[in-house]
Amino acid sequence: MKEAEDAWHEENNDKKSGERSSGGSSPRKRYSVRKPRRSGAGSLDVSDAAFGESLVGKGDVTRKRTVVGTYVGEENLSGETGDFVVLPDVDLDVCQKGRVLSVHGLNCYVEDEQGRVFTCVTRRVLKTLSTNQRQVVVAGDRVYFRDARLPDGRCEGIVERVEPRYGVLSRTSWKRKHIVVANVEQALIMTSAAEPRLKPNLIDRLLVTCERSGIEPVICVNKIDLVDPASLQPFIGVYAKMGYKTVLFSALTGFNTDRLRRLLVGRESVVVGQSGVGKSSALNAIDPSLNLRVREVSRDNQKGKHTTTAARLLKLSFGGYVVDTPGIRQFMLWDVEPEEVVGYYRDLRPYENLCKFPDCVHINEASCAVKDAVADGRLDARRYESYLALRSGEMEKIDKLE
Ligand SMILES: Nc1nc2c(ncn2[C@@H]2O[C@H](COP(=O)(O)OP(=O)(O)OP(=O)(O)O)[C@@H](O)[C@H]2O)c(=O)[nH]1
Ligand SMILES: [Mg+2]
Ligand SMILES: [Zn+2]
Repeated sequence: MKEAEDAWHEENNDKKSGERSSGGSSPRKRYSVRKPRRSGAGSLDVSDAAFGESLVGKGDVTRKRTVVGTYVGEENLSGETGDFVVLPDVDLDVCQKGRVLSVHGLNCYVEDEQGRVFTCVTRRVLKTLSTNQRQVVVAGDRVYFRDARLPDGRCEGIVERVEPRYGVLSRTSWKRKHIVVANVEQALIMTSAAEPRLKPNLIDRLLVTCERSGIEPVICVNKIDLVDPASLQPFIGVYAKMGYKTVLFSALTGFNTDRLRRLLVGRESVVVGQSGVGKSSALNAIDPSLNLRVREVSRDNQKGKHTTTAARLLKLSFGGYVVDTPGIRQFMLWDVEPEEVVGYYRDLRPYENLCKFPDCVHINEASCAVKDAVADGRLDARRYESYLALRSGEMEKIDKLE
């Protein structure tokens, strides 16, 4: 226990370790996987105790675990509050790298570097170390896991450590953070031209989230076989003018699916959007070997049937990964303060500093450069309205607007 406490101390304060000082001054860069400390010559014990965890005090308030591991700081690589502050050391003799494909209750599927898929549980202490205890592992996570294969050959394992996340797509669900996916560089924000009808405000909220988390968004409009493509040009032009990539396509006819494919090659992407817009259909059209389940949209209310039920990381046959996700019913932003919203609206942002009052929120103020730009058509009025709705934090109202 003494050794464990010392180790905890070292990770927080001590800079004398060569390994840590070579990691640079930023706490974020300090994490590393080290070969285990062998205490004595005996065989390695991979139980929690061997990792130096101990309980100090009793009860929820005073309980404090000390862990031999690496302190990674409060922020993750995206600059938001991290999900793990301490990464436990793992024993490389018994652990290997893996990628979480999907999570189902307490189990998750983890793919190893040879492409074998293991059904895993997570090591108990990870829950203690996680700030998001509902989601200790999420689709897309890079992990170290211990192979605990059964005598009958079934691939089972235990996740021992979750690597710091970047490119995290999160939303608010029941007032808490819900991570849709981790470690993606690109998000295909998928909508449909009709059935269900286009929801611009949902696109705007997803764009804010992408801007917030450093994920490159691509605005994709599916089912253009159902409308005259020219009718979508003004709408899509607003986004293209801001510098966003946009794709109008049809999974049904195959129109422009080659363009989508090119965007996905060799990259790590996620597809998000409402149920029924054709996320899974689009992926099937791009890579038929995926063979994902799709279902028709309800004739009564034009809504999808939530066919995809869990986020799933899929390996593309032409290189790269993509995460198919369940349809979003309501997308509420996570960790975005009202005053930050304008900074994530690429089109509004340039005007912000030109307003007369430095604390202008661009609603009722006089000499507001944002409002002037809307009035003379330099800014799109609908985008401004969606900003106002997000700024006021009235998410439910937005849904009615759509
Ligand atoms: N007309 C037309 N229908 C399409 C197109 N793409 C998909 N669909 C249909 O839209 C319906 C919903 O497709 P899915 O791929 O299941 O939609 P999803 O977005 O994955 O839905 P969830 O998994 O519920 O989130 C299916 O009946 C598809 O055949 C398209 O380009 N044109
Ligand atoms: Mg689907
Ligand atoms: Zn203003």
